[in-house]
Amino acid sequence: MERTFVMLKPDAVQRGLIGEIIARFERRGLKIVAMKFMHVSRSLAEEHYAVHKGRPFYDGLIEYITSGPVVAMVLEGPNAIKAARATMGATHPLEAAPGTIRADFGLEIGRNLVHGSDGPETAAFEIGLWFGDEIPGWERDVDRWILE
Ligand code: DAT
Ligand code: MG
Repeated sequence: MERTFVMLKPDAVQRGLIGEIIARFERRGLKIVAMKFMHVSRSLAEEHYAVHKGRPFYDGLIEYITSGPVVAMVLEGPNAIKAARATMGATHPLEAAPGTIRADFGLEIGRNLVHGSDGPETAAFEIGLWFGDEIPGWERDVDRWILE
């Protein structure tokens, strides 16, 4: 079982798409093990996007992610990292496959609605950064109909 960090960015919240987006992860079978609605401080944004520091889009990215509240969550499931990113679609909404969140709701790379960890190390780092390391699991009764 794997865990991944997912964030609904300020545009998703402002546009009233929280329920619509969470529903897509939920109905796919990914299990929510942590979730919070929150304001992102500049320091948290800078830690989260530290790998992008120095890139031309970095300042705009920090402005965007701190511009309004977000919904942060941890999702669990087999290959959760890959499953969540596939549900989100490619980074640029124009390159995202139809049916993905970014393709269905987005047009520009700087307003692409969602974040998802891109690998196991990133997921561990981001989960720790946003939620700490003590997230309990829970038994979901329907799991035997989602997981073989
Ligand atoms: P992803 O969010 O798909 O993991 P990433 O980690 O490469 O993509 O970049 C993080 C965010 O930064 C991305 O969601 C949008 C923004 N971004 C990335 N590349 C960009 C670019 N070339 N121009 C503008 N914004 C960009
Ligand atoms: Mg990334």
